[in-house]
Amino acid sequence: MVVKLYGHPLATSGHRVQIVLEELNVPYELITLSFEKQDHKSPEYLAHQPFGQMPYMDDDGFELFETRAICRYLAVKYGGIGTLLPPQSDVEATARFEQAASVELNNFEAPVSQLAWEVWYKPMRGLKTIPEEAQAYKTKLEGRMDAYDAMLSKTKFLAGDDLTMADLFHLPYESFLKEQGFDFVSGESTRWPNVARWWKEIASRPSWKKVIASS
Ligand SMILES: N[C@@H](CCC(=O)N[C@@H](CS)C(=O)NCC(=O)O)C(=O)O
Repeated sequence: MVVKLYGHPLATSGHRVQIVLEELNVPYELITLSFEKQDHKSPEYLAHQPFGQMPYMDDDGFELFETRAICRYLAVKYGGIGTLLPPQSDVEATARFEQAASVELNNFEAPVSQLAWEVWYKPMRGLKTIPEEAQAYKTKLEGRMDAYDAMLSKTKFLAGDDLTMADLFHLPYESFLKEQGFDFVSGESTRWPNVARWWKEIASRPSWKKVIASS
């Protein structure tokens, strides 16, 4: 049985899992649910994902939600140790990976999703964007990217000189960041040259190109 992902082809969170599935060459099936019909809020869906968020995974009867946890599971199960995750026996590399994973979740995902809520999701739900709020989140994210640039001036990737899944976790927001005018996603940036170099490298992965092409 192939891995089943219950979500939506346009959902940023699902893309995170799809990138890792593609990196690992794991065959999978994306079962498309409807945002419009609120499939993810139905009692049937909530029995699998109690927070009513897409996606969740079913790997031959083993179910899991939270995309970063799913990605870690897939890497451990399907041969990603030493490519997407450092071996656990390498205590320092594992600690650096954990640091990078925390940075992504707390210093990137947090302000980006706040900004996305303000400028993307609020209008979709008939709510009004508050420009001052949007600007405040943008400024917050810019400050976080200054720190990213400092980190990436020292190492090739976030957890050191080897790529890990913590780097790839950023990619789903690429088009949103481009739309919001963050130039590091376009390959060059005067304020964040190291981030731009890093982004260019991770965004050129065939895994990501395949995910974009299928969305
Ligand atoms: N932390 C969760 C976030 C999942 C998430 O927020 N998914 C979005 C789609 S990209 C969703 O289902 N939003 C609908 C909602 O929260 O009601 C994960 O990584 O799995």
